[in-house]
Amino acid sequence: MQVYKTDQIRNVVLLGHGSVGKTTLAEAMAFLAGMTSRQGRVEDGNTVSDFDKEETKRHFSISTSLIPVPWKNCKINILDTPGYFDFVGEVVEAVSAADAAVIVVSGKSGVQVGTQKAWNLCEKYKLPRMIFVTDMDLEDANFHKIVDDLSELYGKKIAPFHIPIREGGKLTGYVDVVKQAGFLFSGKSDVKGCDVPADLQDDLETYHETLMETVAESSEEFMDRYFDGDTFTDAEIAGGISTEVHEASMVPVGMGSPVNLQGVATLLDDIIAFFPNPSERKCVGTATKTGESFEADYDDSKAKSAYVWKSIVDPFLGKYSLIKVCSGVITSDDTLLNVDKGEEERLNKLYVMEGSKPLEVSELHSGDIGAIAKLNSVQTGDSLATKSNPIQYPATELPVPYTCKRYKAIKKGDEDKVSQSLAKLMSEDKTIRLVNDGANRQTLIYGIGDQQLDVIVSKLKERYKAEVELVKPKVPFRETIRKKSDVEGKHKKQSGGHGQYGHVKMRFEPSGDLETPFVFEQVVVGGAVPKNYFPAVEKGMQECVQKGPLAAYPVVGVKAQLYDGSYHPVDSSEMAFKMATILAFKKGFMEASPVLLEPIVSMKVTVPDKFTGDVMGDLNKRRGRVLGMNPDHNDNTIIEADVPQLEIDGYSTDLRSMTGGSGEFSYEFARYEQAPAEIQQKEIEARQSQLEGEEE
Ligand SMILES: Nc1nc2c(ncn2[C@@H]2O[C@H](COP(=O)(O)OP(=O)(O)O)[C@@H](O)[C@H]2O)c(=O)[nH]1
Ligand SMILES: [Mg+2]
Repeated sequence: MQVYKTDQIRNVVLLGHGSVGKTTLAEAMAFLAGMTSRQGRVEDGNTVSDFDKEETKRHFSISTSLIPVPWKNCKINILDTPGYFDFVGEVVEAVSAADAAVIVVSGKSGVQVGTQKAWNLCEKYKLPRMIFVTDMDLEDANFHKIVDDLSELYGKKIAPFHIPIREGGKLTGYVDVVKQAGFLFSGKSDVKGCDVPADLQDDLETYHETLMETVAESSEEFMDRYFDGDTFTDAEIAGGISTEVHEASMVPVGMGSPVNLQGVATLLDDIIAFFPNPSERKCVGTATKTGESFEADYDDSKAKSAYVWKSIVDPFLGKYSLIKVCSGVITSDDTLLNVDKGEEERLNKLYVMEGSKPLEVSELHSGDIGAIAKLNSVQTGDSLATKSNPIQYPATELPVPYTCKRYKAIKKGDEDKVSQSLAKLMSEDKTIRLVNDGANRQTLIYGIGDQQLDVIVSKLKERYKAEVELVKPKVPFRETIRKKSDVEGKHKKQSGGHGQYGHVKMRFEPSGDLETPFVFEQVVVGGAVPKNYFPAVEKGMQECVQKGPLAAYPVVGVKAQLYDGSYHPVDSSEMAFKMATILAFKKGFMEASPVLLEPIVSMKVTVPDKFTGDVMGDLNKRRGRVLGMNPDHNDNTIIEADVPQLEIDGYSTDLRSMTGGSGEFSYEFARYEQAPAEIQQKEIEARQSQLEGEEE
C-alpha cells in the first residue's frame, strides 16, 4: 500500500440517517478510484464497507468501516458509519478519528432526525462539513426543498455548490455554483461543459451571490474589496471557501446519485480542495512524565504517538487495533508503549484496512489512519507512544447504554463460552455493558437499543456458536415490614437418637434504614438462650434476608431482637437455633405488615419541544412523577421525572417511536418506594407460580 504524507491525507466520516446512501456513496468512491473492478450494491451484500455477515444479512451498516480512497495523489480515508441510532457508539468513535464530515441526505426522504443528530455531532467535535444529497436520480427527489430546510435550520452557512439539471425528470448534469457553469454527466466520472439552463439562472445568481458574501467574510481584505464591488479570482474564491469550510462557517451542499456514479467525482475533488488535511487540525495530549500538555497537531517532526479509536476482534480476521497517528511517523518495526496499560508492544507489521482487508504498509505519517494486529494489551481509547516520551490522549466519551435485557445461555454448561464471547464483542463495541445482578440471580446486558442487542445475540451465535436468549429483566424489588411483631420459633426434633432443639422468641420492627438488610440485637436475660448460640441466630437472619417470605426478594430495613427462648443441654446446636430463627423470622415478617418495595429511577428525557406533551403523557401512564421541564440550548426540552423501574422496560424503543428517534433519555437509581397493592399482589402471584414451577 502506498505511503502518504500528512498533507496528502483527508480523514472524512460519512454521517447521516439510516438508508440515505452512505455505504453506496463509499462504494461509488472506491469503484471510481479503481479500488474495485465492479460496483457492489447493498442489496447484493457485496459492498466493500458492509462486509460483516450481520450487515449483508440485514442490508444496513452496523459498524464503521474504513475505505482508503486514493484520489488525485491524495488518500481520502472514508469512515462509513451506521445510520441506525443503536449503533451510535460506532459513529462517535469514527467522528473522534475524523478531521471532517460529509453529512449524507437522501434527496427523496429529505432532512431527517439522523441529519440533525449528525449536524449536532459535528458541532460538538467542531468538524468542518459538507452535505451531499443522494437519490437525485429519483424523480421525486427535491434538492431545492432540502436546501431550504437546511437553511431554515442552520442559516446562511448552508451554501449549495451544485444545482441539478434534469431532462424529462432524469438527472443529466448540474450547474456548478462556484464556477457558474453547467456540466453534463458523460460516463463513469466524466462531465462535459454545457450552458446553464435558463430556468436555473435565477437560482444560480442567488446561490452564487450568497457564496461570494461568505467568501468575502473569510478575510478583512476580502470584505473591503467585496464592499468596493470588486470580484475575486478563482484561486481567491477557492482559498476563501477553504477558510470558511475549515471554520465550519460555510457548509457546501453537493448532490448526485451514487448508484449511477453521478456527482461522486466532484465530491471527491471538493473534499481534497476544501477539507483540511490533518496538520491543519489541533490534536493535544498530555506528556505523562511532566503532566504538561503536548501539542501533537499531527506533526511528523514530533515524537511518535497514536490514539486507538477502534478495535476489531473477529474470529476470522483476528484482532486489529485501529489507530490514528497523532505525531511522528510510525514504522512497522517500532516498539511502542501502551501508555494507559504501561506495557510495551512490538508492532511487527502495519496495515491499512480496506473494508475487511488489511493491506500492509511500511509506515504511517502523522494524521494517517492505520491498523496494528495482535496488540494484546491494547483496547479502544488507549494511547501509544515512545517509552522515553509517553503521551496520553483523552478517551472518547461514548454514549451510556440504558436498554437492558436479561440473558441466559440456551444450552446448559454454555455459560463460560457465552461470557468469553461477550467479552470479545465488548472489546469491539464499548457501548455494551454487562451486569451480574447476584441479588436477583440474573446476568444483565445493556445496549443502546433493542436492535443492537439483537445483533449481539446473532453475532454470538454466528461467530462463537454461543446461543443466548434475551428475556425481560427481573426488577430488583425489595421486601420490608411496616409494623412490629413478636413471635417465637421452635425447631424441635427429638424422636430417638441425637435430637435437635432450638427455641427463640424474637421481636421484629422496621429499622428505618432501607440500605441495610437487617440489624440484630439480643436482650436475652438469665441465659435463656446461651450466648454461644447468638451467632447462629444472626446467621439464621443472614440466610432469611436473601429471599423474603413475601415474594422471595431480598429483605431490607428490618430490626430483629432476640429477647428470650430456651435450649436443651444435649439436643441444642447452632443448626437448631438457626432453624428456629428462620421459623421465627418467616412468621414474624408476615405478621409485621410486610410490603414490597419497588426501585424508582430518576429519568432525564430530552426531546424536541413539539414532543413534550406526548412524552409527559406517556410518563404519567408509567406511574411517573414529572418533577420539572427545562429547555436546553438546542430547541429541546429536558423532562425530569421519577419513574418506577418496572415501567421503563423497552423505553428506548417506545421513546424512539414517539419522537421519530429524536428523543434521548438517561436514568439512574433514586430510591425504593412501597409498590402499589396491585403491583405487590401481581408480583407475589408471579413469584408463587414461579416457585411452584421450580419445585416441580
Ligand atoms: N435510487 C437510488 N438509490 C440509492 C442511492 N444511494 C443509495 N441507494 C439505495 O438506498 C438504500 C440504502 O443505501 P445504503 O448505502 O445502505 O444507505 P446507508 O444506510 O446510509 O449506508 C440501498 O438500497 C441503496 O441501493 C441513490 O443515489 N439512488
Ligand atoms: Mg451503510
